[in-house]
Amino acid sequence: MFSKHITGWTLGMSLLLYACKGGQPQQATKDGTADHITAGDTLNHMVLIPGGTFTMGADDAEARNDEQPRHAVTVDSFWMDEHEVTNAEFAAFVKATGYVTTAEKPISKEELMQQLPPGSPEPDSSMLLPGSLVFAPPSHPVPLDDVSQWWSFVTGASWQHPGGPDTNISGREKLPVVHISWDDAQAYAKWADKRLPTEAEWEYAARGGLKDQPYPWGTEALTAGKAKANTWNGHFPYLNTQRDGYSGLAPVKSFSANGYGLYDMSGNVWEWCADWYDSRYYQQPGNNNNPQGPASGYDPDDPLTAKHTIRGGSFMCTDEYCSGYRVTARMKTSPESGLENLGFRCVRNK
Ligand SMILES: [Ca+2]
Ligand SMILES: [Ca+2]
Repeated sequence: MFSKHITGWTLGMSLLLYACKGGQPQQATKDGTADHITAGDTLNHMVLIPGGTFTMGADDAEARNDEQPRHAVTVDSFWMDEHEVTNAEFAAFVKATGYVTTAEKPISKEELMQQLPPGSPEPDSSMLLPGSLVFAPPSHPVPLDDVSQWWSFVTGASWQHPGGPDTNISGREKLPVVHISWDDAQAYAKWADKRLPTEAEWEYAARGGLKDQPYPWGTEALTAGKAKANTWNGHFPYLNTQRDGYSGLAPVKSFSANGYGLYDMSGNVWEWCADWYDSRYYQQPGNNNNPQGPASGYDPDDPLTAKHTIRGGSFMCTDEYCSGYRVTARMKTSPESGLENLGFRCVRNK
């Protein structure tokens, strides 16, 4: 009912769940995939990113307003997970801590109402059941400014049931964990004695040591040469040619690493950053030395909802929609968001 408030660059879960039809609740089952991983083990899969100064943002033909102006930023050295956090790693965290993710808990009516336009009717209790947004591609072209055309809120969808309650993560141990809220990512990071990257750290790392290049691999167009990342091939969201070998998520490290030894900085899943998102942040002076992001979130497309930045694009990005695989592309979503194409990786101070 509120789909008119959704823009192509807003993935706020609350508005989306209001716009999407829910699935049927079913009994969840658990999968044991965490027997051999400890928090300490996750430290073995990090690479050292040497600190330095780079030019953040872009002003080329593809650059959006929130990527401008380009500005010099210095970051200290840090360690970064070489790949997105996997289902196996997240399962180990849940097994050790008993943590319950946001998508597995009922939705707060109070929080939902805060994000809806004043005067909105209260949601029916059936809309507050635990669940998450699952990619449900149509079989025909749809307007690309209406994300409710391909996102469906599915009751019972969660990291353990990424496609809905009838699915599980058996055999998907090396796939990135999804349906992870910002709070979930923070909780995992604390367990692993790590933290989420700042947006500046993320972009610096994604560049892989290259200077002023649009992609982690340099300048070659995504669609040229060999497949370089797990994105959408063909016409989004109804036709995927799978040129890169994957219609959905790919196991981490399925494509070449960038110059720092980091995998899937472009594509596969979007990755949470620590920062609040403010479209105007680059325009503000003084954010040049290990910037931590603004004090609060501001999205002009959806000013009622404070959001965090996400980076890197996902298996759903093409050059005709999103192009989030560009190293400078910024996206944002609300902290409680659960999406089938949103995960994270962590960093650690040197
Ligand atoms: Ca793909
Ligand atoms: Ca990624």
